[in-house]
Amino acid sequence: MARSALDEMSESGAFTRTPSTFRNLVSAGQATPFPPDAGRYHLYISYACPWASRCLAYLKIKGLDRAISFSSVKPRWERTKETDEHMGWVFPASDAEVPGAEPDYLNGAKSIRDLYELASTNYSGKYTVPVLWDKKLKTIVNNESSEIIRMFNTEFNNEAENAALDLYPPHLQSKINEINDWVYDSINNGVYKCGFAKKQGPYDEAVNRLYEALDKCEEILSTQRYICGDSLTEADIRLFVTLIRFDEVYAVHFKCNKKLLREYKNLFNYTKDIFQVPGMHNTVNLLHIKEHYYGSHPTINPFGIVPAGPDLDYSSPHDRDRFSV
Ligand SMILES: N[C@@H](CCC(=O)N[C@@H](CS)C(=O)NCC(=O)O)C(=O)O
Repeated sequence: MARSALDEMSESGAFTRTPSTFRNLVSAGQATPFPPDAGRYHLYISYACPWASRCLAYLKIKGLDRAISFSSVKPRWERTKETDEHMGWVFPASDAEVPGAEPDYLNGAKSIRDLYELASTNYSGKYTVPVLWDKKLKTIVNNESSEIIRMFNTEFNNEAENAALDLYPPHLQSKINEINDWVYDSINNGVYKCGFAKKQGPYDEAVNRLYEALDKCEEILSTQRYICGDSLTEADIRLFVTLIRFDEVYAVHFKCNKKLLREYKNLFNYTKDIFQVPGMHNTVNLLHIKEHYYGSHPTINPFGIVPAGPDLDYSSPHDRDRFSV
């Protein structure tokens, strides 16, 4: 049966995410079916999705627009086939239907599910974004954002306008890995564990861990500009995609309301700082973000009403320059 994240709300009441399936790597170094040829790959995203947005963030800040094309699906999940009930990501019929979303001009697919079915005849997982698509072999290279961002960081540097930017430099890798581990578990995935919990116990555990981790970030960011020190790294991009959705969505929809992002002085200013990194603001579409979450999870928000606020301005001045040398 076709599945979505809503089927991962298990009987124990805890949300358990299943791993991604397509794990091939584009590689500049070795003989591989997937060399980093300019124009060969397409990144399918939803602007709503934090995992897809971190890939788009890399595409933009590394300056990969000429090398890798991208497009976004519509924000609200819809029926992906007439023959069953599965709800998921679909493409609009025209450019005008939803600003920011476009039809699938590459493959003529109606849904992300269609792409998975083009790539594999026996796929049984979820039809998730991001999808890194190979136009030449007409298949999915990789659907795991943590791997796609590493490829974008290093493998397309011949084409990148900002090739010198290394968001995973060797001297910071163990620090980045260490931060990623707890940020993923408690914050990135933690908000989902709060929102998709079906019992009080798993929610209480997730929400407590989430706020312990946010408090820890707040503390770290009181003495340094970025989460790993004085330079922007992968760990910042990974943290940012959750923070930018926090007050607009997670605080309400996922019941993460012990404290708002804007009540954390350092975290809020830090979120604005990352938003203002050249290229980043193009990766944030709050209309898609709100429309998706509030409109696609009927078990949490049965009528799909999208709340009005809070409409924060992330382009307003921040205080993070105080750490600059
Ligand atoms: N491990 C994946 C997770 C991607 C993911 O969960 N994407 C969600 C959107 S935020 C999705 O497409 N869900 C579709 C579904 O649950 O059916 C990654 O990081 O790339």
